[in-house]
Amino acid sequence: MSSFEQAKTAYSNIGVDIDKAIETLAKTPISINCWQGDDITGFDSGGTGGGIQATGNYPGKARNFQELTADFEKACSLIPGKKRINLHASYAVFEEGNRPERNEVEYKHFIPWVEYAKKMGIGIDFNPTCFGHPMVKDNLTLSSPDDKVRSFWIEHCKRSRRISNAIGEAMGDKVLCNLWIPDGIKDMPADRKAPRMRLKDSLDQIFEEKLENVIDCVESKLFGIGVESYTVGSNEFYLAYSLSNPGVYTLLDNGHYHPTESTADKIPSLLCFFDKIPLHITRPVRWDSDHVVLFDDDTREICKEIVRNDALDKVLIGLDFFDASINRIAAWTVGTRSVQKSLLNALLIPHDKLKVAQEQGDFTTVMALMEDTKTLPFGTVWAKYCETQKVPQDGNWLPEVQKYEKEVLSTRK
Ligand code: RNT
Ligand code: ZN
Repeated sequence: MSSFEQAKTAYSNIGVDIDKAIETLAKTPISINCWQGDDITGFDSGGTGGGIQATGNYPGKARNFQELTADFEKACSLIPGKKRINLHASYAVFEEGNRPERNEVEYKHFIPWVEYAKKMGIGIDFNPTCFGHPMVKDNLTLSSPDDKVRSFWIEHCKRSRRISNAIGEAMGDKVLCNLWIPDGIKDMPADRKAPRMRLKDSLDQIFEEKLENVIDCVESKLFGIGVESYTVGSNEFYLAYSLSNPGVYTLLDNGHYHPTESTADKIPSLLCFFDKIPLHITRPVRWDSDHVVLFDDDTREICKEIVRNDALDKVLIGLDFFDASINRIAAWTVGTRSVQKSLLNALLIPHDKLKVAQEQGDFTTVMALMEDTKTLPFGTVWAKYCETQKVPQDGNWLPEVQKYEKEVLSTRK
């Protein structure tokens, strides 16, 4: 008997169908963040600042559309399953000397991305870029007391939604348009409400236009570097906003809560009220550090909640990490494959049996079955999945990245 046949028997003994798990995984899209490829630099010479920052100086980072798309393509050849690319408005493509301001971006600046995505057979998601720009004043954008600043960013966000809609139309798809702003205050604020009332008004203006091909969402945060004392777009603020504005969803980023809070637990809570939950999977190390996602407890718990609640079509899984200290193609590959491993792990758990045991008050079975499942031959199933998807198995993809680094990345000086 092959090791795969053995694994099949071991899983069917606990009532799990491996083939079905593999099939489900292959259909689940992961939205991969384009910004891991260039440390969120973008093409419009903005860069980061305002509470997010990539650290490290690994050589060979992509400097333009050609390089970023080539690198992403390399990563995609090592990542199984369905993929989307998550873009930021700062990745507008334009001819030298024709740089659009953030309040001038249009769909035409993203046509090259649409052509690329079509060629690659992947979807697109989108984000306005409200950071790394001189119009971020005193760490404020949509909540600024300065009307010039606030209207500049309102216009940018309105345009970002229209761009998302046009991309969706061109792709015959719905595009997730996620709004995150860095707005906050470094030290004790004197007024916590006024900036929030201004943000609420800005959001009302931004979301006024109904757009068919867009799934709108807002992303809260706890704090950022330089804005430690107060974040305008807090969890409660955005959750209340999205509940009172149907069609605007709340995005969960697992780096944006108190360290002992479980993001996994938030998923079934929100599923009681929302038909969609956009998600950023990241790895916060002591703070919202956006390390590359691993096949670790946090990621596995998040994926478990998605799978056991039958929510693979409700949770829109996206990645949000940016490590500039390692090979960026390896970062994409490890991060995405880790989420897929975690999903597969979740798909191989006998959830129905476990749920029945819990309902019957049989917590002994719950604990024992959960623990025993952990030592079943998961790796064999993952290897099979990679094989059926025609991507290298664990242990075989890194040499490909190293070859690409030598032949392509090292020539970028
Ligand atoms: C920042 C948010 C946001 C960004 C990206 C680049 O704390 O997590 O999602 O990381 O939009
Ligand atoms: Zn995020």
